[in-house]
Amino acid sequence: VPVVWSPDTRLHEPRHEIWVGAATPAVEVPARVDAILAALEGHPRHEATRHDDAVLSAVHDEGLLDFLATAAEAWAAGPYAELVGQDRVVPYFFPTPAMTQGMTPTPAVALHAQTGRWCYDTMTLVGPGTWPAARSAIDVALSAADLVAAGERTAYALCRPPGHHATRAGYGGSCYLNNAAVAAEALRRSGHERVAVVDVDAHHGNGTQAIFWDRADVLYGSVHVDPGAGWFPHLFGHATETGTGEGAGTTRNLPLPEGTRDARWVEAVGELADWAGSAGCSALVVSLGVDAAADDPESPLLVTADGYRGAGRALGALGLPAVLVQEGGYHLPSLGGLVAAYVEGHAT
Ligand code: SP5
Ligand code: ZN
Repeated sequence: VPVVWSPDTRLHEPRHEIWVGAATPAVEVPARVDAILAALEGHPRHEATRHDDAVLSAVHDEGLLDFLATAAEAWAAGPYAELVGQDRVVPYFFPTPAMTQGMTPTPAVALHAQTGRWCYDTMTLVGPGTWPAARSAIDVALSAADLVAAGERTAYALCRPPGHHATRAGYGGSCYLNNAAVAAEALRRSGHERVAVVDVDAHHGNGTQAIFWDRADVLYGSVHVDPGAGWFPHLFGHATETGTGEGAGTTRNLPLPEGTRDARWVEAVGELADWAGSAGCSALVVSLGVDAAADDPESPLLVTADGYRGAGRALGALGLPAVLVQEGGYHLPSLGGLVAAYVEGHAT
């Protein structure tokens, strides 16, 4: 299985996530890239090539792209670094409906008040390397989609930072640009009439769901820890969410309880595989987060490497051309092995 990557994905170096007001050490770190590369050593390696913005701009709002591309430099030119002792764009002000009450707000002038227009949490900071890394992850996803369009059965995209929480016009959940959505859109443009995105990250991919919510040509199915039990992304990922308009019935969520473990988790992935297979999809994107693992600090699903291998088998058995897009997974000693187990299962 070709492994597509870019050294630029290491440039995003978050130090902290601000969570319930406290700065906790960042877990979505550049060392993740090297842990995965090491575990996939036996596979051929391809460095991503630069792609233009055509597909990216079809998935994301230009305002979000402009903000992410310019925020770190503008922040560094302001008084903020001195004030808070660090050089990261920290969201502060959120124009939620609680404030706007149906009125149309005039966009904020102060940079520190613009963050909340595009960012929906406090954990996802923008530093000097964030844009080059996030943009290079898009090139990784697009290069992997190119390989599949050229006839490769499966390609693995080592994307970082992850993407499935990024909406059309919003970033959050350690995600800035939606790599999996861009891969799906690229597969559509390469001639696949219907593409399935199956998301096995421990968290619901609210961004991917939102992007394809009203579309019939891209299905979104996810297995994740139940947001109804208090887990991120809190508002979305319930079984009742199934899409709207032309996309009615093209979203499927299988929320699972804490402590689910391998047997039920793999069975749920199999249900999504059956669903995608019977919906007439001709290509597949897998949002491959390995944070459902037992030793991961961010989820309680207790899945093992055998579980990930089983998930790979279930989705690989569809026999569809597939782009595997890296999402979360934060336990550095084990995350490479979990990715390798999934890839091995998928490719056999
Ligand atoms: C892509 C992905 O897996 N994003 C996960 C974002 C969920 N983060 C929720 C964080 C909840 C609080 N974590 C506390 C420990 C921080 N180090
Ligand atoms: Zn996750």
